[in-house]
Amino acid sequence: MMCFKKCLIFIPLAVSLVFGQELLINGNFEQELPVGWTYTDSGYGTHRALRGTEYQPDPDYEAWVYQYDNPGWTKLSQIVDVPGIALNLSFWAKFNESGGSSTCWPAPSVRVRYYDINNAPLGETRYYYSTYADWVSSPTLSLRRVTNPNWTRYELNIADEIAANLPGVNPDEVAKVEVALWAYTSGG
Ligand SMILES: [Ca+2]
Repeated sequence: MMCFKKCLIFIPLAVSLVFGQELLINGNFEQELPVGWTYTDSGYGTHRALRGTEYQPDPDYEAWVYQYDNPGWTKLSQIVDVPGIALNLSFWAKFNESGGSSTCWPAPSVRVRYYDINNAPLGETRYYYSTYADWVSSPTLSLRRVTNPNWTRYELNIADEIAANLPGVNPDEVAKVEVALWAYTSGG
């Protein structure tokens, strides 16, 4: 079956992960994206990851991650060693989607993934904005559906999050945290 073409835009601003001090490098995007951030994509469709001052009406820089057509994804991510889970994540973001159906859909996301010392994934917290996404929470996946399309500041206390919503994650094993700006389109 043909899938209606679609695109999505996802714009984050000033991502911060604090354990007493800031752990992310270039979380405010004031330097070029390769500083601190790793770009990857699925290879199919049109991908964009840019930084600029114009996406949010202030003089500071933001990043912009874009994926057009399905299936595919564009990702800007950063993984850092953490000295424990007494972490506070905060970010400003504006999510946008266009098109989609129950069988193929866009879902701009911010993924926060928890890893052990050997880089094995333990679990994930996923903020996402999508009309049709059919993801289901599990003991290792905490879903946070965003319905506000406007610029919003999001905050996450990671110790509380793991205790309350990720019973499958052993907090003592968390040694690294990845923050990913993930523009995703499913199916097709
Ligand atoms: Ca700006």
